[in-house]
This record gives sequence, C-alpha cells and structure tokens, in this order.
Amino acid sequence: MEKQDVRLSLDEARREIESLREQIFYHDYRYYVLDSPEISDAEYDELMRRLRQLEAEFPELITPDSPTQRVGGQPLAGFQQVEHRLPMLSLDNAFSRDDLLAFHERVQRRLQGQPVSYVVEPKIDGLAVSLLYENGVFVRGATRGDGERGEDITENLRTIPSVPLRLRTKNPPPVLEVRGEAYMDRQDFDELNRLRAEKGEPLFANPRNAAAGSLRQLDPKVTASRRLNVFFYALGYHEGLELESHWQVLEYFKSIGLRVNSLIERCSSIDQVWNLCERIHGLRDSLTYDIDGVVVKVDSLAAQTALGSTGHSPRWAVALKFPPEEATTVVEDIIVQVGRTGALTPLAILRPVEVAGSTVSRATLHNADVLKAKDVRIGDTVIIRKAGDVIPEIVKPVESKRTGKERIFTFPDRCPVCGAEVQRLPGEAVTRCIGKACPAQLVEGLVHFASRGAMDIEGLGPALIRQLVDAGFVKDPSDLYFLDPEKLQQLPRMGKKSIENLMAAVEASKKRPFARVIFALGIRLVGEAAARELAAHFRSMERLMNASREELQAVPMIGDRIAESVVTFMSEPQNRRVIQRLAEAGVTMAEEEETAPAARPLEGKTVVLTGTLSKYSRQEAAELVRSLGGRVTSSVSRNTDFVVAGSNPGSKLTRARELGIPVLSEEDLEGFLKE
Ligand code: 3BA
Repeated sequence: MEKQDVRLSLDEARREIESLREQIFYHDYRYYVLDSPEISDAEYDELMRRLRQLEAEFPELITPDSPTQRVGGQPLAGFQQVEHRLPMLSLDNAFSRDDLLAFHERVQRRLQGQPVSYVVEPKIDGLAVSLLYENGVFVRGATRGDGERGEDITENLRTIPSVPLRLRTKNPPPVLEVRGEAYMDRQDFDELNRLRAEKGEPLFANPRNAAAGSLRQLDPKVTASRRLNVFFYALGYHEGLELESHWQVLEYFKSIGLRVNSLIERCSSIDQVWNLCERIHGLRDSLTYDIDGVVVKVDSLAAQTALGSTGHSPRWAVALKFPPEEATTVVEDIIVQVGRTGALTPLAILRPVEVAGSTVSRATLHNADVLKAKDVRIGDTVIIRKAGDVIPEIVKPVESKRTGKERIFTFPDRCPVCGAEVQRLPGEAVTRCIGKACPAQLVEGLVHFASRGAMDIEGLGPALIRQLVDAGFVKDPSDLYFLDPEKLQQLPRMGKKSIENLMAAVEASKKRPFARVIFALGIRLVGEAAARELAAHFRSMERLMNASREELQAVPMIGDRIAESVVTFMSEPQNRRVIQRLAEAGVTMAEEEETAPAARPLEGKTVVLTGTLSKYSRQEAAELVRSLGGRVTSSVSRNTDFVVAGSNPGSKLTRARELGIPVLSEEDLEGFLKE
C-alpha cells in the first residue's frame, strides 16, 4: 500500500490524537486516582504507541500537556527560584494524646465553642511540592523551599505518572495552585538501592532522601527513571472555586484527577480523631510508603480562616508525630544466614536498642553488594531503621565514631552450613548455596521435589517432610526412595495405613516423565518449561549431566543464565550423588522412546485452558495438549488458536468470545486423540 493511502489529513490526525489523549488521561485517572484500572498495561502501551506514532507524523500537533511529553528536552544548568503564589506554611507538632487534646482545646476556645469537625490524614514522609495549573494545564511545579520561594522542578514533576498534565474537568479554574507530598514507595526505594549497590554507587538512606534526590536532578530523564508518586492534600492560591470544607477540597481534587490518599477520613469528635490516629499508626508497617505521623486539620474552611496562623504555622492543623523509626547502636558481629531457598543473607548482630516501640537486636544487610556499599564493619556504631519489614536494616555506619579497631567482614565463598560452593548468577543480587543436601534448604527443596508439577508424591506435604527430616530419615531427595517402613512407625501419627500409602505414592512417583524429574531437582531458574526443553533435547540424565555450557545454550529457550545454572548444579558432587541414587532407586532417567501419538493434530497451535475439567487435572490437560503437539499459554490473546473450557470458566472464556476464538469442550479435546 502507498504511504499516502494511510496518511491521515491534518484534521483526522487532530481528532484521533485528541481522542487518544482523552483515553490515556481517563486510564491514568482510573489507575492513579481510583486505583481501579480498566485495561491491561499492554492495551495502555498500545494507546501510547499509536499517539507517539501520530505525533511523529504530525509534530505540529504536539502540545506540552500531551502524555508523550513527560520527558522532554535537555538537562538544566541549575534550578530557577520561584515564588509561591501563597506561602507554604509549616506544621506544628504534637507527640501525645495530651498534645492533641490541648490542640483541640485551643481550637474550640478560638471558635467559641462552635462544633468542629476534623479531617485526619496520614503524614507522608516525602517532600512537599506545589503545582500550578492554569486553565487546567500543568504549567509549573516547585519544591517548598523556605515556604516563600522554592526551586522550579517543573520538568521533573512532569515525569511523575500520577501528576496529571491536564485536569479532568470541562471548566477548570483559571488559576489553581495545589500542594502535596512527592514520595517513593519502600519497595521501589529498595530496588533503587539494590541497583545502586550493584553499580557501586552510594546508597540513599531512606525513601525520603531517595525522593528528594530524584526531584533535585538536573536531568529529568534521571527523575523519569525513578518511581515517584504524589499524594495531594492542600489548596494553594486559586481563583474561581467555591468550596466550604477541606473534605470538599479533597473530593474536588479526586474529581479533577489529583491523587488523594485513601486512608483520609472525616471525624466529628476529638475521640474519633484519636482512634483514627491509633488505627493509622497500627497500619504503618503494612503501607507501601513511609509515614511519620498523622496530620489533623479543621474541616471547615471558614473556621480555618477564623483561626488563621501564628508566624509560620496554621492554628487549624497539627502533625501528630509517631516515634522515629531510626536509632543508633553498635554492631557486635556479622553472620551469614542460609535461608530455605539457599540464599545467603548477611545479618548484623546488634547491641539491643528500642526502635519505634520494639527492641531490635539484629538487622539485615541484604546481600554481598549492599554489605559492600554500606561498608558496615564489626564494632561500628550504626544508624538502624525499622520500616515496614519485620527485619530492620542498617542505614549507615557513623564514620566519625570509628576507632580503627573495627573489623571488615568478608563474604564467604562456601556455605556456612554445609560447606558447598556458593553461586551468584549474573544479574542476581543473591548469593546461594548450591548444595542439594544442604540442611538449611532441605525442607524447601523436598517440598518442591514432592509437589504436584514435580514428582507428585501424594500425601507428602511440608508437615510430613519436616517430620522425616527432623527424625533424620531424609537428608536429600533420594532418601525418600530408601525409606524403611519399620522405622516410619516411630513417627507420631504414622499408622500402618499412612505408611502403606506413603510407600505406594513414592513408588508411583518413579514413573514420572523425565522432564518432571529434571524439574523436581530444583535447579535454579529451571522451571517446568525449561525442564521439558532439556528433557526433549538431551533425552537422558547422563547426557544432561555432562552437557557443556555451549551445548546447553544451543537448546531453544535455554539462555546463558539457565545454562550457567545447570552447569553449576551438575558440577556439585552432592548433587551428582543424589541423581545417582535416584537412578538406583528406579526413577525415570531418560525420555521414553516415542510412544506419543504419531499424529500431532495440535502442532503449532496455541491453547489456553480455563475452568475445571472432569477427567483431567489442569496439569494433565496441559500435558495432553503438549503430547498432541500444542503449546499451552496462560492468557487469551489474538495469538490463541483454541480455548478449552471446563466448568466454572473465568474471564478467559469471555475474552475468547470477544476475540472470536474457537472454544472447545473436554470431549472436543479428547476427540483429537482419536484423529
Ligand atoms: N498535610 C503535609 N502542611 C499537610 C497545608 C498544611 C499542611 C503539610 C502537610 C500546612 C503530609 C507542611 C508543608 C506544606 C503544603 C505546606 C499532609 C502532609 N498539610 N497530609 C496544613 O502528608 N506530609 N506540610 N505543604 N503546605
């Protein structure tokens, strides 16, 4: 087709561009404000892709409030100062219920006993920012600075997905200044620090510093790469709005697309306020972001005006601060723990100290990179921080307190529990023990070994496995095949019948297909699909055990990370011995000779399963499809050829009907067997 044929007229392009922008803004609103997205990420990306394409064709139609314009231009040479249209005040602090009651007394006295309602908000531990919208379009953003003037960080704020570039309203106020808190979720902070540790860059002490550092970047591209977020909570200068209460302000914010924290509530008595403060305090650790208190605000805007402010803080608001989550103590030792998946975690043993209401005596140092980046030494005085996670962490050593007697800890190259080699795969932060017989990871490994998709040993769950390990009957997976039924009687709650059942289930598992045996071994990164590829390609354990990295990489789907993982696994003598004993027990060690149906009627077809089938488990049905040459995937798309639906099918069936994809019954599937 000639390019001219598909080229839209300027008018057509303008209409489609505007429609795409509207759709994108609507989905941003669903996602960020309502927390209830309607479309998948892929569908959203498709809208953005089409918009980018049209804007590339018609650059004259690009406007600064287009969703494609979040990252523009060149790095700045420095930040401009900007004056806030209305000053950004600060908050008075309260630290106890008594302080809160005293605040309430003062408010009541000044309002001469009129009834007061309050709005209670979590106090986000981030960075206060002010954003200016003119006729509904984001035109300028600034840090708080000294409250009178801050730094112009417009281009950086523009990169934050939850900052609307255009307000969702047909009649926007001519001028609207709004204030909020920019912050980083704890998980994104951890991830950022993990990457920085890997690159040897200095770490941020906490999410607040990470958010501040990210907004003070002169290059907006760097800001764009950091996952920042904003909650809006205050009105600044505005024209043309008629609102009566702070609660209405927040409702208005939500309606025009400004993200508001969902824990905010209105209270009609100070007792209710205190209860809510306590409830929010209790939620502190379960939130995705840090909070350092709650803010209590008089609801009525008329009452706020009547109360006014003293110097720099409003009389109508107070910040009730929670106890700090940071404290200082001494590192008495550093040890390495081996978790159930073999992960080696360095831990600091601390002189016990109170942090935010509990005693802390150990702190995680995460992994080898973080240990190195933080340069924590035995004997160091350190700042520790308890936020969210159960295990507190070390923020940083206090270098000025060093005496020179501190000892540097070196990360071990052998497992401290079993002595096997440790391994760190490219691109992974964790170091792992690779010993299959390592007692530290034995139980977890056995649970996987006996699980449904692996050896499927019926009745052998975590509880029984733990008993077998504790009694010393099982030291590695191969021991399961050499259990002595006489000795099993010693175990609590193991009657004759249970023992018979267990022995029969173990016996039956010897017949599992070769691919399942490979999967059951629990080689890092080797999931069911990779195990099937390896089985199909090498066809015997002998050949797989001796495969070189190059031979492994030559297999479709097996990348260098999986290849590396297999080679390391197979080079560990413990693991070779386990495989040897599994073979002696009679477990399948090679691909069956072709018994598969000669016809492969589903060759090249992609099939999705949904609902419950009567004769097959999900696993069995998937194996059936594969034996007929088909590929099983988990979600329905245009590339799906068939959907097999059992009883109680889910949204996959709906989606299949929408896309006009043929839907088969269990009987239809069996029908292929007879072809
Ligand atoms: N509400 C911080 N100030 C806040 C508008 C007032 C205010 C805060 C708040 C003064 C939070 C002081 C800096 C400032 C906007 C001035 C909140 C939070 N309300 N929920 C009452 O969550 N951190 N901080 N920000 N104006």
